[in-house]
Amino acid sequence: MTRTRLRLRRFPVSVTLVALCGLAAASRAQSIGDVQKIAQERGLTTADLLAAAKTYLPSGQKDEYLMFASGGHAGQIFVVGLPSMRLLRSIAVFTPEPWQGWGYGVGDEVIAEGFPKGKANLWGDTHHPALSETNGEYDGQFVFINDKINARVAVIDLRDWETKQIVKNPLTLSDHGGTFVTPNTDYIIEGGQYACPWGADYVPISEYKEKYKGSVTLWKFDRTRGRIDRDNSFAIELPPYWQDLSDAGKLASDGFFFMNSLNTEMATGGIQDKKPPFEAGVSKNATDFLHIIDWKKAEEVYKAGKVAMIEGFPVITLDTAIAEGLLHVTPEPRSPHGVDVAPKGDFIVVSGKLDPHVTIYSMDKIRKAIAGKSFAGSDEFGVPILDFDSVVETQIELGLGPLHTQFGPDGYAYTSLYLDSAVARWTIGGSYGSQTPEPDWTLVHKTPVHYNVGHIAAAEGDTVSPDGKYLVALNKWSVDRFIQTGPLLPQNLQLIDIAGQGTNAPVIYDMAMGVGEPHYAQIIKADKIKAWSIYPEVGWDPQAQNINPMAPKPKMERVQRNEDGTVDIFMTAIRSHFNPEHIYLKQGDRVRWHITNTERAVDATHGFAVPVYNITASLEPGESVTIEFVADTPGTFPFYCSEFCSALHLEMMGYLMVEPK
Ligand code: K7E
Ligand code: CUA
Repeated sequence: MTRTRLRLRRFPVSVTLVALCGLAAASRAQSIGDVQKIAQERGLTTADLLAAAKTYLPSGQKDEYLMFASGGHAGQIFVVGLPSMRLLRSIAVFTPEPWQGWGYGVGDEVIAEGFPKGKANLWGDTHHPALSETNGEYDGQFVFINDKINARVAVIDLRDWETKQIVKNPLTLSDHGGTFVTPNTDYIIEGGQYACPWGADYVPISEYKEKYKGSVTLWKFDRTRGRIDRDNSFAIELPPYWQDLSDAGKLASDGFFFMNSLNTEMATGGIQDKKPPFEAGVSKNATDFLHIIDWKKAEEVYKAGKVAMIEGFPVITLDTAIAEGLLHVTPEPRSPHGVDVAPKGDFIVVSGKLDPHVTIYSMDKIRKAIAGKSFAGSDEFGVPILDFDSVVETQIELGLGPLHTQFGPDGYAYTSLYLDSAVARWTIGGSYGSQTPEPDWTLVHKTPVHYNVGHIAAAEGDTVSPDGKYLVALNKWSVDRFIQTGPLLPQNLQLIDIAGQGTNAPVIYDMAMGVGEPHYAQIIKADKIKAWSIYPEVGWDPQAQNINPMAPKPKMERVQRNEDGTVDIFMTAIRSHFNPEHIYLKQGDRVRWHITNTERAVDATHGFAVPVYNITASLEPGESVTIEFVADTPGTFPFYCSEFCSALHLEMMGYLMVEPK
């Protein structure tokens, strides 16, 4: 009996299993059929399906890499997940941004720190983000970015993804060759661009050669404070060429950095007076100068006090730089753009956009030439010139308009070809030689992109150990790629799968970005970034990255009128109320409005918005902010929470009543 019962019990189980297997098989067959059907209907090829399978992230799954892209004229950083190519976050930097409440009561002082010549500039032209590094590897702690239009550098802390500091370069108004960091982030380097009189003071252009200056600034980074340390930063004067892109040496070239230049002709334009325009004058010579700068030597010179104070900032003058042997140049094909150091630091790749070759310099040869003082003369300022043939390893013809180079883990390098609209894959030689099936220094393949690619960014591509796998082409034109969005077209970023070898490097995703031009980007393994999900403690001040003892606490909410005529408002925010809800002020009151979000739940963000007064803040869980303003306009102002935080979010409001004088 028992046995029979057991068997009987077992029977339905096996029946279920069989049925389940059958169902599974049927649904598998059905789903593949569905895929084929949809592919046919939509005209998708096998390559398309493969691309989709490589990039699609099922709901809830997370990206493997994060790309920190410059936001161009948006003045921000945009963070994109790879391989999904979804825009995950913007980080407000130079430009006020209402969602993050940046520059509307919070962060105003950080933005104002960077105002050029004391003028309120409320945007930036961000070009080159640089992730902080430890031993030449991205460490996921900070990201820095330059502002080309006003020569500023910003520091963003990757624990809370907030801008902590903006420094204005006191010497110049134009930067481009930055930011990039030395392998342990000792310095954040900001190269200049258009030569300027010191401090951008008024000087007629007829005095260009004597009074206009090139420069590079080495901002000392204090990792503990998470800030640039101005008191230990300095600049190096350079000839009034237009210094362009730059890169720091690493491993074999540690201690050096490299900067391109254009306009070594020192052309001054003047089309209105029938003089040759800049575009002609600047590209007259067959070669410009690659600057080779020994920053460790420069640091010693600075520490020895051999500097001039210019605009209140220590500068190693051009004469000192030459005398101390820390500055050399060598010819490079005219009007170059990118200079990129190979992972081992042994080769420096320069792309001249008017030359179809990339030129590869050997660090070993550069060191020998400097040590042996085997110079091919000097430029007209006395900067020693290293003989081109003595320092060049080789040149490879890649195609038209080479701009920027990135590296893989496997002996491949990648160069963007602006005019060809392609990304070239080529093999590095020397110690990388045996890693690829193809011979050293060979063009292997060109992946077409649409169109006019500028920068390219590879996974961990600027480190001593690139990951390969993914490369993003940041294209300048996107004609015919997307639905017409008026005459202003979206930016076009294309993801390329570089995991394969040889000619296998297909485009697998087109990403449209409807905001300012993302010039350059760096891509980091996502798990390297240890971002906070909530602020560590309630009452946290993100600017101090510490608890604010003044932060309002529950049961201590109040409006406090001080003897000096100022008013402090101590307010808490929690689902779904502010406390206090009634605020009475008198016209002319100088107000400090302190608010703490006392939530500990992830994503329980409250907004705080006041009409007329141009105030909006974002209060993440635990965050405390202080907003200062003068209550100069009388009236009744309903303020409210601007994040849909709960079912009673609409009720999360209060009234500010400012009594007229
Ligand atoms: Cu657009 Cu690096 Cu500023 Cu090249 S830059 S493309
Ligand atoms: Cu808090 Cu809506």
